[in-house]
Amino acid sequence: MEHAELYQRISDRLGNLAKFPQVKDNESITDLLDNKGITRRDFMKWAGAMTAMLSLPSSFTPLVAKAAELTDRLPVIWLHMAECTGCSESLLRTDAPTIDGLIFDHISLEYHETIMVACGWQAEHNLESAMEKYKGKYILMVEGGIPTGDNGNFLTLGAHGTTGLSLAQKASQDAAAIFAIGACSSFGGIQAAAPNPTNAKALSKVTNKPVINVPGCPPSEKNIVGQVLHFILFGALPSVDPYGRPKWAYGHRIHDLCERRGHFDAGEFVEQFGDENAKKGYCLYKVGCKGPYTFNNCSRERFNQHTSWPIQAGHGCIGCSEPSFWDTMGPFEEPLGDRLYQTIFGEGADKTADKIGVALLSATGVAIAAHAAIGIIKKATSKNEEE
Ligand code: FSX
Ligand code: SF4
Ligand code: F3S
Repeated sequence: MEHAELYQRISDRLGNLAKFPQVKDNESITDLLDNKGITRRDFMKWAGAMTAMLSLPSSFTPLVAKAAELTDRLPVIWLHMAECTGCSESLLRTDAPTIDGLIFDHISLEYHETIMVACGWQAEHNLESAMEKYKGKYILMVEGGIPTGDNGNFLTLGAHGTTGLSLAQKASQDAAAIFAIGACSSFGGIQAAAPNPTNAKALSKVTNKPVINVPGCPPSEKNIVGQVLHFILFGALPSVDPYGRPKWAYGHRIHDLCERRGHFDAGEFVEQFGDENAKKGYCLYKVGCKGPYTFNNCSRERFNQHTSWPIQAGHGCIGCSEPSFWDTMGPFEEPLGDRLYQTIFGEGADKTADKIGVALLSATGVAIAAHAAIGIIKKATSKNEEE
């Protein structure tokens, strides 16, 4: 579709959405930002960054800003299953209010156990009435894996002792869109680690409705808010990869845009945490970085208002947005090295990573500084040849 046509379509959609009443009597986003000392200019800058993140042309920035202003038109029900609440914390616990966090405040959250006032019978009642009142219209966000063993009895919620399994299934039936927030609800999470005693599963495995996975342990606030904006802009589910992850956020490997990538290509590695190479910011592959196998946008978007992310902080990526990372990516501080790991492109990421490294090295004629790099490459090559 041509840009102009898409622009018009989104514009019309937002115009229609604006005619709907606010779900709650919230402050307007302009007042909310004003009260927190965030200028319109900062907001537009944020909207520009969001536009780029959603892979839209920069001329769409006013539409993204408008979509953010209209987040209070959508009722959201957020359920907690088996998890640590890190996903909610990712959005809510920053030292200063971020625009992403404020947008989340602005969203009409009809039910969210961590931040709502109600408890017990009242909370249950609120949930029931929100599901009834907004039948077919609410966005369902689920955080946490769903224990399915013993008919779901490993997780019961509320005064009636409803199982998480039946609640997740019921809430999914009448949702306009379903987002699985975090690795747990996307793929099962730590509680699904072998031997998975509670038989915890991904949300998509317990409902027949389409589920968009927004994994990460936790996912960044940007990916959560970005997915909500995407839905408001398009009124449709995004294009996804084979694991149900939106391509706009999970289309590239951590390794592809990593700030330490130059060191990887030059064969310059941290040998152990705290060594001289670590101080120089060398590549963390040999101390276990799983960036070459992991699809997410952390290296570009970072966390906490773009301040930092795991690799910048000095630890390798542990692959937290990949299915079964808890079982397949360990040990977290050792390279997978000699075992080839299947990526969705059907080729071991070690193989791909090493090929890129070698190709670049030979193309530029740079000498390989660390023999360890040669070791890794040889290891992978001989393994490939064996197969
Ligand atoms: Fe925690 Fe959310 Fe990990 Fe899981 O996140 S950060 S255990 S993804 O479900 O709270
Ligand atoms: Fe960055 Fe890790 Fe790749 Fe090294 S292996 S370049 S630290 S993603
Ligand atoms: Fe997770 Fe790796 Fe990003 S551990 S937060 S996917 S850098």
